[in-house]
Amino acid sequence: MIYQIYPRSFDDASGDGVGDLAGIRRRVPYLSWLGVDALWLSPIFRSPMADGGYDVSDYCAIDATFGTMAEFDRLLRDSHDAGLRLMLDWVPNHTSSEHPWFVESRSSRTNDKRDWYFWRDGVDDANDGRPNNWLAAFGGRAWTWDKATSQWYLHLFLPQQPDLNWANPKVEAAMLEVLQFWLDRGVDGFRADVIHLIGKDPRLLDQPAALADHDLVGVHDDPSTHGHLRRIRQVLDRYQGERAMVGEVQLGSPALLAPYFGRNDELQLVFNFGLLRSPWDASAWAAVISEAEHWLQETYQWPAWALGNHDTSRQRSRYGGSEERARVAALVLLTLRGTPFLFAGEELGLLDAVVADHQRVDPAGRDPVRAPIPWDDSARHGWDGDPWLPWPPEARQRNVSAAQSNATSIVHLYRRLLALRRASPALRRGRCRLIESNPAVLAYDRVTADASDFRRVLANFSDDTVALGSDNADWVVQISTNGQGEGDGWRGRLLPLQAVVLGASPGSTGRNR
Ligand code: TEU
Repeated sequence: MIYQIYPRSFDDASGDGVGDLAGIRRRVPYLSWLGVDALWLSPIFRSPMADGGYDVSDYCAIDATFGTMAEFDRLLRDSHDAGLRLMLDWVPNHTSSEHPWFVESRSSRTNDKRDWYFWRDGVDDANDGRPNNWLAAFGGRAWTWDKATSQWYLHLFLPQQPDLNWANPKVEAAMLEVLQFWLDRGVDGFRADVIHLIGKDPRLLDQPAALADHDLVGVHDDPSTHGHLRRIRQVLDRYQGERAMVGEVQLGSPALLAPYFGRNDELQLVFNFGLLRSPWDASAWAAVISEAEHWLQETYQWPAWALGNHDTSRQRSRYGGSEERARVAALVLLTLRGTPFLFAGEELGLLDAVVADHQRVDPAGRDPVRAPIPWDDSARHGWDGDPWLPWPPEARQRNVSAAQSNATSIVHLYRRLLALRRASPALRRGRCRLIESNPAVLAYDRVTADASDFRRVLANFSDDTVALGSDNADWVVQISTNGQGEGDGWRGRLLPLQAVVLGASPGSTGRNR
């Protein structure tokens, strides 16, 4: 399981109210207690923070808000000592407008780095004079006029995030050097931000009329990206140990995601956000899982599941505030075939924070999910300064220390699921077979290739008790989201919003598989 930390929101050890690397480092013991395998840190590089660090002005420096390079090295060492891998968030599609590359690029039409970004003349009639009809992801058009040199520059996100021109080999070389810089320091890999956007057809053609009111993030899929991905993979493969990249490819359907694995020579992992976007409905979840399995098994690839991240409402908030539903989701996430990603704080069942207008920081309204993590019930909840965003609701009761000391809390459910997953070859790497049971129940088996280990997962998405029958008296309830029936034989009945992992009882034979 890969645990995503949004560093500004995790823990503040410097007292300035913004989370930092020292704050993360002092929580490594908690992360090993929980049982995570790797950490992914949202960007920690030097940044003017127009987009919370996804606007990088120096890829090889730590932003002073987060600490120093020496502090980073200490965090890396402590994580490795605790058996945790560390992944950084590489932002290849765009830099900050304050990056020296862009400062040079905009300085004159003849500057060496002019072609490192997309500069174009306007087109008179259409699009209010802009080069094409593209929209930016956070509102407005994707082009900003630069007075000094009288041309437009392209940005698929904020105007402070100009897009890099990867068709220029010098850009690719410079960005590959960034990877090498961090790999040489010992990081285990990267999450790659909107990596499907990096290849662009230099004609920058208009979006067709049917898509003209959508930004490009969900639809852009240029074939030239794959050449870049293969060269990125070659860099990773040159290093010892397993160095991996998980790509954020925002193309809804698994059919469109599958090519991003290449022939096992592009990305090792590609996020699947299908479940994150699904309504609370067992059949909808089953459809997403079955479609993902179909496309990935064709290419022998491995799924990467996320139910939340720093861009989306918290799970419990999306599920109508219900902790029971959040528990069912946890059990499913941690028993699916593939690598699960968990956004920090989901293991506490946190809700989105209420952020008043005057407290807003993010231009895209994503502050509520980025509220600080409460570590204990003291006034500052374990932070050394007063945090930059308000606390999530119920922080007095719902914080790490309270959750750890209550064996029935959701954090213990996550911890036990992670322990079971680690102990079970079927859950770790077995096949996933969906089972037809009841429309309200998501059901699947996980089985190793030699059938020596198998588990059954049953998740009741409804508010009613569901009778499933027990096709096999040998099943034992290993984990139940509400604790009920654990250790007992399976009696064929799920309570409302109850999910269970079943295993074989010791010594049983002749199972009905
Ligand atoms: O996000 C890509 C993206 O477009 C969406 O997830 C977007 O944040 C959401 O639709 C807005 O509501 C990635 C990062 O995860 C995000 O934090 C960055 O802001 C964005 O890229 C630009 O780097």
